[in-house]
Amino acid sequence: MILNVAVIGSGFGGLGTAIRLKDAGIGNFVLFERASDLGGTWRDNTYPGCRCDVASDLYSFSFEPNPRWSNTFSYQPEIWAYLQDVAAKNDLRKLIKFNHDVTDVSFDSPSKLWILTTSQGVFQARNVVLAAGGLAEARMPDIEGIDSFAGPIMHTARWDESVGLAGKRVGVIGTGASAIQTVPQIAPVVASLEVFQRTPSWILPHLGHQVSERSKRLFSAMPLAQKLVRSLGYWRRELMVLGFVKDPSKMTKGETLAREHLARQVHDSQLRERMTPHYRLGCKRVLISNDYYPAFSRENVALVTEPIERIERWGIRTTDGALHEFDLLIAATGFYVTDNPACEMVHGAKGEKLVEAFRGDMANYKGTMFPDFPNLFMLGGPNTALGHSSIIFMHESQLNYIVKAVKVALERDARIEPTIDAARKWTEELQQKLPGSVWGTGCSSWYLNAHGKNTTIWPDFTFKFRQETRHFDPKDHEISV
Ligand code: N01
Repeated sequence: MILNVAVIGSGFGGLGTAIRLKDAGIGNFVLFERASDLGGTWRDNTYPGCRCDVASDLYSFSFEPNPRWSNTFSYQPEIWAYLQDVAAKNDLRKLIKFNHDVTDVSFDSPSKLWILTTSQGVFQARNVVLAAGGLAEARMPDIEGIDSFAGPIMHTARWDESVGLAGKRVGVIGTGASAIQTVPQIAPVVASLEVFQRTPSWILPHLGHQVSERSKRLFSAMPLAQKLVRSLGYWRRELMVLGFVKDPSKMTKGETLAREHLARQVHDSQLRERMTPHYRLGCKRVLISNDYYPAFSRENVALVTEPIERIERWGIRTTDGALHEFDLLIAATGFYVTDNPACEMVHGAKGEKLVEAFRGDMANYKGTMFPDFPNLFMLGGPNTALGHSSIIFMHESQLNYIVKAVKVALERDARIEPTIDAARKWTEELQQKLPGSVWGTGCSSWYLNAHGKNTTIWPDFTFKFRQETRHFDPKDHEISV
């Protein structure tokens, strides 16, 4: 059977796609999921303390509000449960092919079909929505000797519950979003904890709090009230674009806040200096936490800023010659973003790989379509991630466009792809906004590809992206029937 649409992934992106396709009356589609359950990154990231740093009323589908979030910034179990509920309510499970690892997605020009090779057979589809997630492939650090370590090494996104922490000497590599959430949680359990920092992060106070039963009752009875809260949060975040994109010098206000936060929580001036970033706030992802800095006042926790030379059988050797001995290493070292393996496996009409779009060598159209990749749509494509707001908003914008394009493709049995001119115009105009933004102020981050080009972040207000993706514009596409 030839599918109308093959959706790859069943996280926020895949489930959102399924709901929107159903709403549009498009049937005969399947979600391919490599794991045995749905949920994507919110299924995989089970490390202690895992939590979303975007408020839950915004970090959820606009068409599936949850009046019962227990915290304004939810923890992973509740977000995963939300996705399970959304799938149940919309009867999506039966559309998901679990344990189907997609290993190759290639366009066959003569038949105008995409051929998907999976761990459980080959499938054909008229359209493909790649919703494999930008933060799906855990990146282990590229450190000499990593394979020689005698104990377990766990990536935060591949947490193994069976590896006990109690009484262990633990080393954490990295001080990004995942590390700052897990360090305070595991510190009281382990015998000792050393945190290896390569670059300090800017950390602002966390404003999350429990949601009262009264508010939950109000949101259940009056969905408009929650919509209003969501809206206020949305616009407050949009204001940040003024600093992030238009005038990065405005970020000094936030830097002052962060420095005050650090001074309040870390009283040792030398430690404070080692934890103070020397790049513009926002250049790397801005973090929020109230319990990361205080973890370092515990006797059993230490910060290591001496660079790592190599990993050895018994621990980590730093460049000053010291050997830091451990029973367990935790890699909080992020993900393959600009070199996502999901894009390595996609081959277009001329055989080229989709990953070139992130290497900056290929123009894209609205972060969603690519010339020579007909009828293929990518959620979370180039320059659609955000430093200031919710990726779900961006997904929903992309889906407005995707659903319309898929409808045209199906109704006319057409091969649709953006014209090279439209794609170049989009890509070039977008790239022109980046050098003057906070991401161009000079720091290394996972927003940049191997050539230092930002192929990750949307450099504007998100409502502009919403406008851009509102319609399917035939004149920007080659439509061949
Ligand atoms: O990963 P990261 P993450 N030697 O890439 C260090 C999302 N997320 O998993 O800064 C030594 O931010 C690296 O050092 P440096 C969120 O979007 C969201 O923490 O490159 N250190 C850095 O400190 C987030 O931004 C939530 O110098 C090495 C760290 O490892 C994204 O996921 C929660 C190293 C990696 O930080 C990624 O966050 C958690 C090496 N060889 C995550 N290699 C939410 O709340 C890397 N590092 C939604």
